[in-house]
Amino acid sequence: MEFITVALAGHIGTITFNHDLKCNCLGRTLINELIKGVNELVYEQARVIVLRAHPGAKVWSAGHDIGEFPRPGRDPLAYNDPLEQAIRAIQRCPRPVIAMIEGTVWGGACELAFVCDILIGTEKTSFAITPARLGVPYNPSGILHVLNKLGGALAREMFFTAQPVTGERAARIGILNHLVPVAELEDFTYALAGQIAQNSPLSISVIKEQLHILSNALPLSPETFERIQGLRRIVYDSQDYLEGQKAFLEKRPPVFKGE
Ligand code: YXS
Repeated sequence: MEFITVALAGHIGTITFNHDLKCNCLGRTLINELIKGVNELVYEQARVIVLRAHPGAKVWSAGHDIGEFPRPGRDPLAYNDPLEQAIRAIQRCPRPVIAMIEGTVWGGACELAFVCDILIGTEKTSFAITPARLGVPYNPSGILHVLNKLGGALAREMFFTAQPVTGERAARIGILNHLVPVAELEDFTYALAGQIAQNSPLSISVIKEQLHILSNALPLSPETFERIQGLRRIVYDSQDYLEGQKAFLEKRPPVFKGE
């Protein structure tokens, strides 16, 4: 595989992002390989999967590949977008996925980390939810994932400011399960993975699926869903949406006009 590596030691699988040149951004190729790697590890009887970047990575993942946004007028985060497929693959994986996070996490990569079952970080970890910086409306399932993880107050702050939350604060408010020194991150993560691997994989898979079903059991009427989709279309049909991507690719601050 080109943009990830997959390894299995005993019953502990590891998937490592391997696209440092592009800050491990979540493009179609990387995501297809990620999903394939998860399926392979489950087939090979992994009982827990660690999702990580290379040791010393400055960026764990820079989120959706901005260069792969669909053409204007199309939903940037539609159901079958690769990022959405990756998020569902992690949620539906019958094995616990531990996000071992050294480095910064951006945009949709925050959601990908948030749907992992356990998050372990260091003082070099941070999370920045950035759709508002790019003129992107985000999407209902993603906002629900963020709400479930952060609660309303912090979700609003992170979506509206697009500013990073440090690892220390992330641990204090419950985004991270554990904050450990960089030098201890690997040992700590794999010791916790070992504790999981000793338990019943059948019991864990059924408990994980119940947690997933119940955390998404938020009834939405068709009319409510259609209203949300209409609101999102206003944004991704806007000039601001085009300006967000253009500014990033031209490496300059965006100039949003609210239209
Ligand atoms: O110029 P080259 O070819 O070397 O490539 C540069 C960047 O363009 C590239 N890169 C990305 N390419 C596509 N999509 C990305 N998300 C992305 N991020 C980075 O990687 C090469 C090195 O980046 P550079 O020079 O900026 O490195 P840096 O160390 O100065 O800064 C690292 C970051 C991550 C702080 C910076 O690259 C950055 O701010 N990246 C964008 C982070 C972000 O806003 N991600 C959200 C993507 S959109 C998304 O996830 C959702 C759809 S939403 O918007 O709704 O949240």
